[in-house]
Amino acid sequence: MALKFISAEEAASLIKHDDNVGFSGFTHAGCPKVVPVEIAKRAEEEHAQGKPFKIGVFTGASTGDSIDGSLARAKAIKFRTPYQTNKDMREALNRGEFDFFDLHLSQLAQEIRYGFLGRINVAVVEAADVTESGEIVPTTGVGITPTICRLADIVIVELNKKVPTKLRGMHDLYELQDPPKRREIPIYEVQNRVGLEYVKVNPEKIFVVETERDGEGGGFAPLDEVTARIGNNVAEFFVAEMKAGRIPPHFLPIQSGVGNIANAVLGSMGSNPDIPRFEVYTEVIQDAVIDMMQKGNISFASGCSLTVSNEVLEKFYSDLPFFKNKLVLRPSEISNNPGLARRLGIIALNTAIEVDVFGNVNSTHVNGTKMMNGIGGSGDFTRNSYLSIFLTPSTAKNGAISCIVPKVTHEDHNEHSVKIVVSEYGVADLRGKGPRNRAEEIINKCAHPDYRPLLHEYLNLGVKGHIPQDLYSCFAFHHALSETGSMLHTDFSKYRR
Ligand code: 0RQ
Repeated sequence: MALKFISAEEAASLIKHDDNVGFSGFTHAGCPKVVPVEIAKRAEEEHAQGKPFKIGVFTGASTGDSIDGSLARAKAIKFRTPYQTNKDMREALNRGEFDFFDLHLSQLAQEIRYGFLGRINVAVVEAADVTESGEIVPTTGVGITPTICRLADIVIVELNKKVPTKLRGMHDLYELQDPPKRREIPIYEVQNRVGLEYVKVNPEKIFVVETERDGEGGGFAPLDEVTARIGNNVAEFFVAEMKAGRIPPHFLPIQSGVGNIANAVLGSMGSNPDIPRFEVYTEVIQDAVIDMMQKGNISFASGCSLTVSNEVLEKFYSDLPFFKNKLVLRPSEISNNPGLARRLGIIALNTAIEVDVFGNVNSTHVNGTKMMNGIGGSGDFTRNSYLSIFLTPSTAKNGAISCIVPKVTHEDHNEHSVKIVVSEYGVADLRGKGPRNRAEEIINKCAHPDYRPLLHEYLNLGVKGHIPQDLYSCFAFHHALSETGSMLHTDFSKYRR
């Protein structure tokens, strides 16, 4: 049947107040860019007439400003899941304007299928191609696209003419069966393919909006000294692990989180001659990966999105035949699958907001209250990896905050899952160590020297038991920060009883 072409405004009018809307993509990559802005306009118009208009927003991960920024500014959100990085969205959710459900990214598609989160009424997906038989080829990010397209009553396809149709073949789209019918995922090596190159839906429910939009990806900050030192520490640690026989000579697949630190770590691995060519099995493929594939440092990359700057995206598009058999984009329930992380022996590299001396990690909430981004995929990989590594600068805000604290104010990854912590000062190896030894290791290897005496003082307050946690003063660092502006003014004597 012939496809139905409509305008973005008409597409937005298909969405009703209180609908749950699923959007394609993962990070800014692969997200629709025109229809969500029209939905935001529509919300503003309805609000101006005194009518309610709010929707549930379901995505693969964070999005570009067109989704999270526009909808948050228009106060068009009733519910948001599973992850965000947008300033306006973050402020709105921290004001409590809507419910934000922070979830391991691998779990969202199945929680939608299980019916835990209500029905998905409409899917809005960006595509490189769509056919009259209902084949939809995603663009540079997948996320929960197969699930929302199958379950939604209406699928609005943003056909982005800026994206080459030759992207077809880059994806491996596979949806899991639900229990009790779930079988193993037949991926035994990073490059294995198990699904289709497209998502197939009933063409009768497709509406197409033609667009021509650039990506919404920014660049990376220039490498600063702290970030470079963290990168070098990780690379040297890997070389030592290989020499000790704990990482095999052919290496193991790497997962690396988002942001400058993750990008810098990959760069350091690429420039270290003792690290062999390796593979990437991750969620977010960043600039450094593309660069390292072209240089031959990375042999294959499997991810959920190509989260690269526009400059690197152009480079990628112009060299598509080179990447075609070296890169695959998968849905988040496969890219972040806990079973696959275990099977493939993934080395997980993620960044922390704060780490406590016993090895617990806060990735999400500043001071235990303000949401930063969300747990993202860090939990999917950390708990299930061959080796889980957390990266953090020793301090934040010009030294006023120690990122190593007596107790984390919110716990995303606990002492049982966190194996290695790396700061610009060194590498703390927590494997096989009890709480006191872990604390000594983290303080001596990772904490900023200015904070080491205070952290030792905490450890030596005389608390008896397996974990010397002092329940009266464990947040003394955070109290000092809020009372004086710096954790350096911590005074444990105030808590003595
Ligand atoms: O503040 O933005 O005002 O400068 O937090 O910190 O050091 O720039 O690091 O951008 O990599 O983010 C954990 C948030 C780190 C991120 C987190 C302040 C600091 C700065 C950002 P400014 P940095 P990053 C894959 C895996 C969870 C999800 C995840 C994240 C800002 O990595 O969201 O891992 N992780 N996903 O100054 C107060 C502290 C602080 C602090 C840093 N202790 N207290 N502020 N900051 N430490 C991706 C996906 O899942 C899609």
